[in-house]
Amino acid sequence: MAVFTDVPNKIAFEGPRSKNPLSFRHYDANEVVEGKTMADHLRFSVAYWHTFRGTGSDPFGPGTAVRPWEGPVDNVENAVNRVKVAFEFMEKLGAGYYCFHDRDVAPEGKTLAESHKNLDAVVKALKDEQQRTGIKLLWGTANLFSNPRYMHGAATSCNADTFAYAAAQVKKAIEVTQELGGENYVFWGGREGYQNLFNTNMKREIDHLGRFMHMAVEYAKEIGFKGQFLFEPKPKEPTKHQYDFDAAACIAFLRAYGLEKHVKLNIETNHATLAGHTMMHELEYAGMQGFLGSIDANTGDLLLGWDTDQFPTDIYLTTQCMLVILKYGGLAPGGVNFDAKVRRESFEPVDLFHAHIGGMDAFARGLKIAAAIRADGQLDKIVQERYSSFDSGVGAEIESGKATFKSLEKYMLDKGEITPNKSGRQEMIENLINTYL
Ligand code: XUL
Ligand code: CO
Repeated sequence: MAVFTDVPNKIAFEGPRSKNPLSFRHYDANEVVEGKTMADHLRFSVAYWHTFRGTGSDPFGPGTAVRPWEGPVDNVENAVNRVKVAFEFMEKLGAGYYCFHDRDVAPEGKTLAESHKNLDAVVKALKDEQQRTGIKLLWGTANLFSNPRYMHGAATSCNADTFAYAAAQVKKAIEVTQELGGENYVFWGGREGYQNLFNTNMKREIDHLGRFMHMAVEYAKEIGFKGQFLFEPKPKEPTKHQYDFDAAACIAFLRAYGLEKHVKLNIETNHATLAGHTMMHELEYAGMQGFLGSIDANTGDLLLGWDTDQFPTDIYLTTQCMLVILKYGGLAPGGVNFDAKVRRESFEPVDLFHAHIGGMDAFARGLKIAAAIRADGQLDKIVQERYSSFDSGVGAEIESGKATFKSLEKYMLDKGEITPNKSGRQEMIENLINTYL
C-alpha cells in the first residue's frame, strides 16, 4: 500500500531559492561541512510514535489526523502494514534513522508472553525493511508509562511486581534493539517521579531506579549489546516532579549510583525549557561533563507551559545547538531525533513531510552557521581573551593547584586591589552572532 503518492520518490535538495515546498533548501546530505557530510553530522531520525502513531488528540478532544494506514483494530497485521508505510515515508524523506518504543511498533497483548510475540512479529518486518532501504535504528526504548500498571511509575513504583514487569519489558526491548542493530538504547522515565511527597519514600524510589539501570547494564553485557545507553532528562509531566529533572540532576544520579561509565544523556529541547533552562545550557552542561549522547530535536511554545513537542524551525535555536554539538565533537553514535509532532490542525499525511523538511532544513542551516562562526574564530577569540588572566601568573597557579588561600592572600596584600574588570560585551557579541545568520 503506497500512501504518500503525492510526494516525489525522493525529497531533493533544490537550494535556498526553491519555491517547491517538498524540497530541501539547506539540507544537502552530501555537502561537506568541517570535513564531514551533513548526513554524518546530523544523523536525522524519525520518531515512530509521533509520526506514525500520533493522532492529534488533546485533553479537549479526540485525534484529527487522517492516517490511512490505521485500520479499525490495532492488531499485528495492521502493525506490519504500518511498518511498510513508515519506511516509505523515511525513504522519501531521506532520513537515515528512526526510533521507537516497543508499544508504538507492536500492540500490547493480553499477557507479557503475547506482547513479546507481537513485538517479535513486527521486529521481523522492521528488519526486512531496514535491509531493503538501508535505514537504521538510532535507538529503541520501552513504553513504561501508558499502561495503567505504571500509574505509580515503573522502576520507581511502590509495587515490586510493577518493577518486575518493567524489567521484563526493558529486557525484551534491549534484545529487539540489538536484533535491529540499534546504536543506542534510551531510558525516559515516563512516570519516574512523584505527585505527593507525603506518600513517597524518595530514597527508596531513586535507589530502585539505580538498581534497575544496573540490571540493564549487566544484561547488555551478558548478551553483548554494544549500543550506547542514554538517559533522557525531563523535569515534570506527567508527574509533578521527575527524578530525571535536567542534565545536572541526571549526571548527579548517574555518578551517585556508579553508572557514569555506561550511560550518556539524550537531551530534548522542550524538556530543557520546561526545566527553566535553554537547550544550549543543557547541551553545554552535558557536553562539558562528557555526557552528551544524542538529542531529541523539537521546540516548545513560549505561550504554552507544556511539552508541545513542535518541530524546530528557529534558526537561532539550531545554531546554538550546533555550536555546542560541534564544540564537543558531534553526536555519533547519537543523532538528531525529531521527537516532534505536527499540530492538531495539520491533519493531512503530507504535513508530516512539511514538518520534517522544515526541521531538517533548520538544523542544516544551524550547522552551516555554526561552522561559519567557528571558522571565523572571532567568538572563540573573545571567550579566550575573557579568561586570559588564568593563562599565566596567579591565574595559572590557581588552575594548576599551586595556589593556596595563604599564597593568594599574600599576593593580594602585595597588590592591594585588582586591575579593572573588562566589559562582558554581551550586546556586541549578540550583534556579532546576527552577522552570520
Ligand atoms: C516524552 C519523551 C519521550 C522519550 C522516549 O516527553 O520525550 O518520547 O523521548 O520515551
Ligand atoms: Co524525547
